Amino acid sequence: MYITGLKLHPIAIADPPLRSSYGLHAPFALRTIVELETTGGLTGISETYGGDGPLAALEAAREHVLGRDPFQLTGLMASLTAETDAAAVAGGRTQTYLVPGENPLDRHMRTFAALEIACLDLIGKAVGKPVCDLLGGRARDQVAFSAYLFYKHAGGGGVGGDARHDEYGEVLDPTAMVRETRQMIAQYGFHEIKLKGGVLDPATEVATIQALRREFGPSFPLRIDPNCAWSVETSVAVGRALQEDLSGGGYLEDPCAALEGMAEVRRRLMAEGNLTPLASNVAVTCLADVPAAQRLDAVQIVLSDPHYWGGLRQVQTLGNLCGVLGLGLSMHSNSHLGVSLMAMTHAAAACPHLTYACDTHYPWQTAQDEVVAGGRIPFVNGCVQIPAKPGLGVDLDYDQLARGRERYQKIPYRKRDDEAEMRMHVDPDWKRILPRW
Ligand code: GKR
Ligand code: MG
Repeated sequence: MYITGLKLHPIAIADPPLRSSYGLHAPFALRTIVELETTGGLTGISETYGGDGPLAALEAAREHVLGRDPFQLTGLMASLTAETDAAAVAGGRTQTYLVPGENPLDRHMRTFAALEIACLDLIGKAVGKPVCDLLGGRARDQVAFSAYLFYKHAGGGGVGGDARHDEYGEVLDPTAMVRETRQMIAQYGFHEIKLKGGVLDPATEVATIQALRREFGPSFPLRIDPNCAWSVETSVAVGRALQEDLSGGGYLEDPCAALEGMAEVRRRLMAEGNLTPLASNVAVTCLADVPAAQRLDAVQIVLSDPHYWGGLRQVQTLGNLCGVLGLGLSMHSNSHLGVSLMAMTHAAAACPHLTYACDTHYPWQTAQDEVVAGGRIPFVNGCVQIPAKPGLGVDLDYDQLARGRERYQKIPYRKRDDEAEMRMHVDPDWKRILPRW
């Protein structure tokens, strides 16, 4: 079996006005659907970041992909990662100031991941096995995800005829956030809760977590992630205020910038007998970051993500490394559809050392935008089941894909820019300032 075709489908999917320390989500998120065609007539699929940059990187990989045996992933990774990005290395191993999916250091890994996942889908279809069973077998048949909560403005995403129903309304205070959480848990059955912070002043975000704890009790572990919006001082103060509320399986994710800052927060909390673990998907984004994170005790939980760690096998490697080093493992997400959700589910299923429910933005997208044949992937009790089908277990709905492409053609932007959205819709002078508090 050889790869004969690489098709790239840039699509736009409606996205509600969600807030984070990066700014405001635009009415549409950009994604790319990848298809690999083969001599045997099989097609493998994947989903990755969207817009001009990721598309150009995948286009540049075409010469390494066509004519390749999809089983030869080691060679594909070697050929894509051969060229080292000296400028990126010199810039330091952190994406603190970049929106997710833009770290130049992970560029080749992101491109490889999109191709690896499509190759694994192909291999699974060729041998009649689900992807997680190609990776040595599954540690679980279903994968638990967490309720990923955002402060948001009113609106369901999209514009004009493509405006989506606003399921959650405006959520800019603790009471509204409790309502959002209740609604999301009632619909999906999640058992762990993640709050995207770094949006309102820390006292209001502390009050939000406390309100969630009162509402859901200690059997629903809570995490808060301000994406580096706080200083070391503020991170320590929040860690102190939330010690009890984050206990029992919760964590503090990227409270401040850089490993050194996180290490300082950890030292100061530990000195007070506060064991709240720190998690990261900003200060730790590749295997090379892990030793320092552990040595400095800056990060106790690493967030994996097949999209930028380099695919499913790299996530498995990361999981094993975290197991050996005594670190926890969770999973990060960005706005995505069902193909990505299935890749994340297979990756998580194949990681024995997965210690937390995974993040997913899936509840923020709608059936109108789903490109998976048969529609939205179901969640049962907060979990996604590994389908009894080969490969990723999902196929494309080509009419839906065409609609996604049309939306992409209609919109003017080709890159995520949450700061620009903030300036356009909330505050004309807004800038991402780190630390803001
Ligand atoms: O969707 O705005 C967002 C999030 O802030 C996302 O971009 C982050 O990458 O989910 C993310 C995180 O955990 O840092
Ligand atoms: Mg995060």
